Amino acid sequence: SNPMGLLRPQQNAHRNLLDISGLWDFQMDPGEEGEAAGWFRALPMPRPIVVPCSWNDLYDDARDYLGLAWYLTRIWAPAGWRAQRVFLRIGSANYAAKVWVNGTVVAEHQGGHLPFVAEIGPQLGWDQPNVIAITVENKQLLGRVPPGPGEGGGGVAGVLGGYPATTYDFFPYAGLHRQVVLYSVPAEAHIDDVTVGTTIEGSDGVVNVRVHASGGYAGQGRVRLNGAETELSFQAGSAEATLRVPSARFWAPGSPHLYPLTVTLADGQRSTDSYSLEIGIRTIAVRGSQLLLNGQPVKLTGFGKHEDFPLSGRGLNLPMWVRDYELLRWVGANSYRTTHYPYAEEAMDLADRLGVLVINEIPAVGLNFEDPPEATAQRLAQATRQLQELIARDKNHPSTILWNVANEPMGGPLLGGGPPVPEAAEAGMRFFRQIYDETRRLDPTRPVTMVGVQGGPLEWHGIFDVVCINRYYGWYTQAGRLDEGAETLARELDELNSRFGKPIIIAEFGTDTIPGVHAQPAEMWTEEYQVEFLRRYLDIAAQRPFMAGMHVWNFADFKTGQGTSRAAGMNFKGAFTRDRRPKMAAHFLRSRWAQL
Ligand code: BDP
Repeated sequence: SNPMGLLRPQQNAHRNLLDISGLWDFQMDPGEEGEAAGWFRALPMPRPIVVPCSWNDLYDDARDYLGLAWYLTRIWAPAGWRAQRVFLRIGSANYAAKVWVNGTVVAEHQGGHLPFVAEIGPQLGWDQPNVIAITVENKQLLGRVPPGPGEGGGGVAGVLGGYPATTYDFFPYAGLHRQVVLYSVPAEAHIDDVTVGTTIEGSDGVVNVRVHASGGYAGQGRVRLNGAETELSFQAGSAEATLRVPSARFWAPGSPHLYPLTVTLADGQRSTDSYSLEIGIRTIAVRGSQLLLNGQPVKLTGFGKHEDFPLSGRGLNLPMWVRDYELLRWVGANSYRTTHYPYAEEAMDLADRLGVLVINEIPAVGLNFEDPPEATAQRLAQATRQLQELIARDKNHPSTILWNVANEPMGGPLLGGGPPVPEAAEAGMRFFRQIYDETRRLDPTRPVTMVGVQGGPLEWHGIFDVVCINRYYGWYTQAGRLDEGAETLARELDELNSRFGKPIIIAEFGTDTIPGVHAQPAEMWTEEYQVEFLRRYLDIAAQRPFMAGMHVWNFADFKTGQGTSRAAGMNFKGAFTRDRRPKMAAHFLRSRWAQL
């Protein structure tokens, strides 16, 4: 079952959906006086804001503001929904949110990038406009995920001297980043979760469908898939069926076939609720050092990305997404990783439809196991919730092939500036064993990984199914010495292979590159250097059958905090510029990938 009610809302004959995004009222509340003053009824000095959007690029005084801010709108509940149960769903509030409907608190939620839901029928008025107010703040606190730098800085922020201070290398955009919607479901039992699992038997696809319905539903239902139909008998809200698709078209990049699946609750001839989704029939598995898609070895080509664009910030930007998929196709990438947080649900739909493989990551970036144990305990609880929410949200996407539970957790000095600290390495082992087990419990069908930092404790990789590493030999170390960096990389890959015998993915490698800056011979920050760096890494991987993927850092340049190592507040490691123009590196990658 899906206790968080995260089944994506949809409009059909039994359900309703109303997007209430758009222009809302906005007011920053640095003194946190609004709640006592009743701002949830009306804001005293509102300015217009866009939902979804980050607030940071819209107002000068909001650029670096991460404190409490209010969003408010007034809406009419559609009259035709009166007999149904009504919910409010917030797609992403970055980071902590509190929600009022007509003056009553209906929800609180911690953590950006993932949806949350509140039932609001009891608070709604049907003969008057309803006031929806949401506070959001993005304070960088020690116990959060991602963690803040805490007292005296630390983490990446300390190294980069960044402002605003963060433990991670991207701008801490804040606000309501995805749509806010109202939806309704039948007042009698409704479908509140569907879990689809697929296997392959010969040329047939075998589709297992588990359905959960509210209120301990004990009636009948059916599943329709590809013209075939099967009965469902519910007991205590649960029912399960297995369907066979003879001579199925399996989902894969290059042939991302989707089958429509509909679940219906039915009381005799009368259907009382239904829910539809598009499913892909495919398997994903690890065998030795190979990643197998539909039983065939697959090698990932692609990038780490960001949800990042001027003005919209981290807010949902559908033109950006459609363009990015077009550029992924053009460059010959078959995959990407959702660095460093879950991406929009529309992005996952597009990956299904266009046949792009996704390493799907919770927002656990910047974990440092030298931090106090209380902070680690809080982060474990929060990361576990984020995993539960992410898997509930994305479990039915064929494009998601691997869950990633952390990016570059630290257990000592960065980049091999010294050996890992034993106590920190052990604290990390305990943390990741629990997280790994929880992930497998929630979804036994997908392999799980953790992305390790250069110089980090290697034993952590032993817990996971796939070894993912970020490496910058020839950039952060061996600066300007590409051949030396390449030698170190080759040696380390061979060591990792003999130690673990698992698939290895270089989940990040890249160099900052100012577009239009050139040098012969290649020099750091130039387009030539980026190409020569990528060429060496790709060649080394091509010679090693145990390499399962290469993800360049980054798809596009992106905004960071301000600091001495981030010119103009940007990370320039993109193969494309922030406005999606190709650098030399993009053409080079295309020459290597597009004909594969
Ligand atoms: C890694 C991080 C990534 C950074 C990148 C870099 O995983 O978020 O942006 O390196 O330094 O440390 O460019």
